[in-house]
Amino acid sequence: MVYNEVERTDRDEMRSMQDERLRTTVEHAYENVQFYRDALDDAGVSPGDIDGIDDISLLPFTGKEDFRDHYPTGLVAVDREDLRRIHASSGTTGKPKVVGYTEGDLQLWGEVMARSLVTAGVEPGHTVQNAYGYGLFTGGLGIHMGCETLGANVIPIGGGQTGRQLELLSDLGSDVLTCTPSYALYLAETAEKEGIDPREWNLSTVVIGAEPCTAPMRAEIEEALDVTALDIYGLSEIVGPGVSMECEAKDGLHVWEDHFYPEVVDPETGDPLPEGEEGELVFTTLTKEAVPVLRYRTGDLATLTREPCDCGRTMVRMSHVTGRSDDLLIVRGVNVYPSEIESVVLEFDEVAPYYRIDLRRDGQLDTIDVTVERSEAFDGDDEELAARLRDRLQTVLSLSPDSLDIAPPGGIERTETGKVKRVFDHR
Ligand code: DLL
Repeated sequence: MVYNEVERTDRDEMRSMQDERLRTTVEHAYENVQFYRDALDDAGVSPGDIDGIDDISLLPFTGKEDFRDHYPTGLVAVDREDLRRIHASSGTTGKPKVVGYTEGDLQLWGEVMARSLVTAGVEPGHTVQNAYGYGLFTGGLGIHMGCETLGANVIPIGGGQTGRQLELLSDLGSDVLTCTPSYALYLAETAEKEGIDPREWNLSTVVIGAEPCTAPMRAEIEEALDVTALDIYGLSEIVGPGVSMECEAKDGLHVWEDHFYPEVVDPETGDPLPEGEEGELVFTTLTKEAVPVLRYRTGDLATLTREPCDCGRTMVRMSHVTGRSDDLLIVRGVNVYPSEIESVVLEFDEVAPYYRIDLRRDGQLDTIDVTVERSEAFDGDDEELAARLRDRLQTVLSLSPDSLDIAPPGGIERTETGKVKRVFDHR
């Protein structure tokens, strides 16, 4: 079953739809966003040069630094009164990437999310327990809108509250659970500890996403919860969850390419790579109004294929994300750039500009420990300082480190060149 027949569109037809939508998007971005006007002018490209997808590589890339440099709303292409929603995700320097949506954008998001849910086997009338975080993060509200668009019954519990999650899974007979893979495993582990048997639940499917999931990890989720686990991908800059979704064939994620055009490029040179080769995913929005995005470099590594899929959908498939081309860390589903932690450290005169991040896996959950170094001049109370740093990190990262230690001056090891290795990923 598909939600929308467009998912099975003939490839030539899809291409002409994309050609036309790309032309409109480039014009819209050029006319209404100073950043794009300057970028195209600098590249010597005018909207009239873009006939269709064949010309897409003439367009300059957009990077996460462009969201940062135009914080908060410099990339918005519509009047403020036409915005209906703002979301935000972690940026690289403590300033989040802010994205806006018009009414049309919200409808489009609801539609691609409804498609994604149907692709996962969700039907109208199913009960979906949504354990993605609500708020500025796009996960909670994105999935929520998809359920409403589809006509599913959504339980908006959001992230955390593990005891309550287990209770509702049992008492409300949820058919589907939506959450990060690490949280799915944590729920399974907690259920086991409490002597609860997931086989007694009604749950058949978990829609996992927002962070990478290895094949063994997926197998463990499926075994422990007695479910099918399918991968959903997305990012705030493009729309949120629902850019692509894995189908029951479990052979890649269908990209909703009538709205988001994908490319894979060499992460070093930016040159487009042939189909099947792994590189950095780049997306161009084809219908977004509030924040049209041209050739956004996601930093996510994957491959693309247009080979037919057993499910009958013709839309291009991406592989699971295999890694990152930059230093983004995803901790319990929250995006963290080391540079964000650095920006907080630099705000405090009481600490030296050195820090260390240790990532571990405790059972199924990621932990993050931050160590900073007291400055020579500081003779105040370490505990009080640690509390203030923790507070500030919580504000900037939307995540509180599991521990925050203050090392004595010189206490963080330097290498001979004076450089500090900052991130120790023990996972
Ligand atoms: O994580 C949107 C989302 C919410 C997707 C819920 C799926 C489910 P951001 O916070 O902007 O948006 O983070 C986007 O998260 O560039 C990837 O690095 C990573 N990511 C998202 N989905 C997956 C996935 C949401 N299925 C960033 N596999 C992206 C691997 C993922 N990484």
